[in-house]
Amino acid sequence: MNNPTESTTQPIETRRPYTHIAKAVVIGDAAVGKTSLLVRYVKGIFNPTYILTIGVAFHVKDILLGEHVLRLQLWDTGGQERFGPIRQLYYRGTKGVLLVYDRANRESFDRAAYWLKEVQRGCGDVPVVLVANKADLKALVKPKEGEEFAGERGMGFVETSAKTDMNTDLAFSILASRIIENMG
Ligand code: G3D
Ligand code: MG
Repeated sequence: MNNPTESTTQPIETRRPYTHIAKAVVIGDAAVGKTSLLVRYVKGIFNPTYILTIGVAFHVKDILLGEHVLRLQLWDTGGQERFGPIRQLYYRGTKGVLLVYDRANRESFDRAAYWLKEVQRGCGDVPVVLVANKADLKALVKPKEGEEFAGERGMGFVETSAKTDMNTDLAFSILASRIIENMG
């Protein structure tokens, strides 16, 4: 199996052995930018491992958090956002979730509640970070709406643009910190 973390493009400080390992998933409506965010985050090391049977890809990234190194296994849907039963496999063993909507598409925000419910059914009570992507486009969903929705449900919130690379690292770092906190 190809391990992207062995790439020489990895920052030197992450070459330490990992102390924690966790699976995280990226969810949300089709076309909100889930794959784009992941590709930005893993930067030059777009080298996903595909699990063909269930049509997902995952990336591996080591994150330095204080004295911890968290190895995140980040799962991306293979575009099967609409097929419920397959998603239960997708969620199994998940320790954290990025729930993405497109802030230029209100419908994708309206469906965030549905996604959250599904996450809770599939993963239990795990940290979730709400991500308002496409911040380079005009906001049809105001930042305040996303922030309130997240705040009321104990989720983190961040606005990103995978296009301009605004806050993409921040979104994953917030998630990583919450996962570590939760793991104790
Ligand atoms: P998905 O994985 O959630 O289905 P993708 O979404 O990452 O495939 O992105 C869907 C489309 O949105 C792509 O456009 C992609 O380039 C675009 N996109 C993703 N993130 C951003 C962003 O932050 N800003 C803007 N303006 N566009 C974004 P195409 O045209 O390739 O379908
Ligand atoms: Mg995708």
